Amino acid sequence: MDLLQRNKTAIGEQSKEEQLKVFKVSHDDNKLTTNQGLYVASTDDSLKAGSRGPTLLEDFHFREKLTHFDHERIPERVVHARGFGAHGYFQVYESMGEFTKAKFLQDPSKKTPVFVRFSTVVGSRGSADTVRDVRGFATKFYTEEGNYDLVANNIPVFFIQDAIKFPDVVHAIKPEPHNEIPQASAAHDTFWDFVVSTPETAHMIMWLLSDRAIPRSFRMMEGFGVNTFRFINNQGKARFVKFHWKPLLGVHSLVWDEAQKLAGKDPDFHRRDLWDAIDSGEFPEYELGVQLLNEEEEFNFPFDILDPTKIWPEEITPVKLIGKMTLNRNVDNFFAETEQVAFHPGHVVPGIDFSNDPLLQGRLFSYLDTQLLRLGGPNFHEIPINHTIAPIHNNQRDGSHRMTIDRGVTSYSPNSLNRNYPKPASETEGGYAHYTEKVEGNKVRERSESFKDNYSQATLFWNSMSAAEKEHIIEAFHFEVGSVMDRNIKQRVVDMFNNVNSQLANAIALGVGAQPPNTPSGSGVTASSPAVSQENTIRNARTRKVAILAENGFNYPELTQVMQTLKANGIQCEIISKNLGILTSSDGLQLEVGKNYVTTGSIKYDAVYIAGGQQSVDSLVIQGDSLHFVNEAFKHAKAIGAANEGVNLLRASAIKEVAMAGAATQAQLVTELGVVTICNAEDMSVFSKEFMKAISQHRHWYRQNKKEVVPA
Ligand code: HDE
Repeated sequence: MDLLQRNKTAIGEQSKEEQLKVFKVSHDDNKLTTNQGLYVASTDDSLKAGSRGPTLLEDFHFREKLTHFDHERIPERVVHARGFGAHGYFQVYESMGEFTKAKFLQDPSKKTPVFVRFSTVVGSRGSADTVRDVRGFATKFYTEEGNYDLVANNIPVFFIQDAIKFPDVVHAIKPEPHNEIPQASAAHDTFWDFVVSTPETAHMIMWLLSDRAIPRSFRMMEGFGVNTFRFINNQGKARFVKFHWKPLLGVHSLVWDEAQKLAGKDPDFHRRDLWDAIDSGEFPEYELGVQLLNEEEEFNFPFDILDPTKIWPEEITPVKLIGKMTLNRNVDNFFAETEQVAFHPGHVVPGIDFSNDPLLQGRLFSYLDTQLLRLGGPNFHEIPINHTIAPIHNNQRDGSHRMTIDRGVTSYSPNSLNRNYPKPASETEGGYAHYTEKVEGNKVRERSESFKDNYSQATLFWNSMSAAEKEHIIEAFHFEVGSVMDRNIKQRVVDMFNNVNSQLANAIALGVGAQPPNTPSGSGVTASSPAVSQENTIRNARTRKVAILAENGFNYPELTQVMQTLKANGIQCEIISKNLGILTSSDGLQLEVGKNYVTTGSIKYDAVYIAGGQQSVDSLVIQGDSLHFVNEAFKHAKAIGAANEGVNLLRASAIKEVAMAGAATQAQLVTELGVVTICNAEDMSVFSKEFMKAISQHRHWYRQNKKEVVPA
């Protein structure tokens, strides 16, 4: 048989797997086996010479079990180690053919499967979810043309402009090398030393110290591609593009005190939230948005559109919403899917191309390189979560963990023995052709002059913040820079941020024990960008979590009516009481307690409702835990509702002033600073409606000046 004939036969032949299927293997799937398929008789005792004697080397089952266990871990990601993933699908609203030929952006009736992994950047795999950090938001689109990865963050800019500085910024922000402290935190000397020595970080630092870095939920975060990419249409016309994800639930955050407490009480807060939402059918949704610029507009801006430390303000370059992603399926196995998924900004499809953004250019090297180590070799694309739905035909062969059984003798190109199979595809056949861009210049290690404005957009961001957001940023500086030991670095932070805004610099100085700046400075920018403030986001009570405080003797009709209305509106309710078990109402009816004060805390809820019922509230007012619950929720600016006798708990708490505002008037319904009270009420519909309005606000920041009276 000649070689060509052998190839053909091999391809046409039945594969080994197919052949195996025809053997009828009698096998009981419930039985424990070794990795060779052998039934195991016992897995609780190793094979020994005598029941008190030494273990024998002959025990192949013991050795296989332990060896596999010893090798269960793979290297964690050098950044973004802690993550959580989910499956879903994406659908474009209308054909984007005018802008890009990417097939998954053409047909609104088509659903493209996706896998998303959310992450923190700095902490190790076992660190807490709610730390102050950037969140990764990486999406793999399994398109018919191959995988497309949109590897995004929840902050639209980056610390540095050139990828060559990535190891420096990561080394600076990771725990310090001598003692590996602190975990998952930027609040230490090496990071701030890097910041004050690298002024291009200024804009990103403003975002990192804002509420964006402590999101309420992965479901309530924006995503940003950060780098500038290109869309290419069928006519070969290119446009610059920046990608955005906009969550339909709006962009919401925790408060810092809450984030810190959650890190102890529920370090899995964000992953649990995502898992529970998907599990209960409340599928998170995000709209995909694009900012588009014609090639001719490249130099129309006061900043360089290739500079990843700059946003394209949405008020100037609007975000066009082009489709929606729905996450509707949790993973079956965390390791196989979330841990082994491998993203790469270089996974693109025809119609999506790169720009010369120097951060992006460097990223295009790093992601493939890192997977080779992390996933143990060049065949990680064969792991099911990474496998494209488009078939793979190429001449790459062998290597560790190869799954494919390649057939035939040709694994080179060109070849005549197999008629040059597999052949390159022309552009018209869907072959990826890089955008033809004219590039000329000297070979230099230099930064473009157009990248050198470090402060204007940091000021723009500061100008865009609401009063509460500004206060949070100052508090964040106080914590972060207050944790720095080196006095010189603290002073340099004040001096650096004096270039952003001198009021900010003065406020930082006051809190960290540094000198206020000598001369007020600022970048001179007076403009703002309302789109970057969370104050202007969507407000929606759906999927929020309400804690209902009650004890024996609660008012059953009142509590159940409120609970039913909240639930009917997609709000989750949990009854909290001193003890777990069953509560009996004043009229003898029963309800099950969800959590007690030991197993939960106000930090795990978006709002609190104190149900009426004399006996129940009489117990609540003498419990430190319930008083603390209410005080803390008030301090964290959450909606609070109290009905009938329930108002007495507020009267006994640190916010009695607010409670009295309602009670004094004896009015049916009073809302004061996001605290909704009602007295002498049987029908709870007006209360429920008003309470839901308060919940949808997410936080009631204007009570800030009152929070000082709350000891929680
Ligand atoms: Fe990454 N980044 N990055 N990054 N990145 C990684 O790849 C890197 C950057 C982002 O859930 C690593 O597989 C360089 C910007 C996400 O698996 C690594 C630079 C943005 C994830 C890497 C950047 C990101 C990563 C580590 C240039 C927002 C997690 C593990 C300075 C657009 C993906 C891995 C997941 C992960 C390199 C900057 C997003 C080492 C060199 C900007 C969401 O390859």
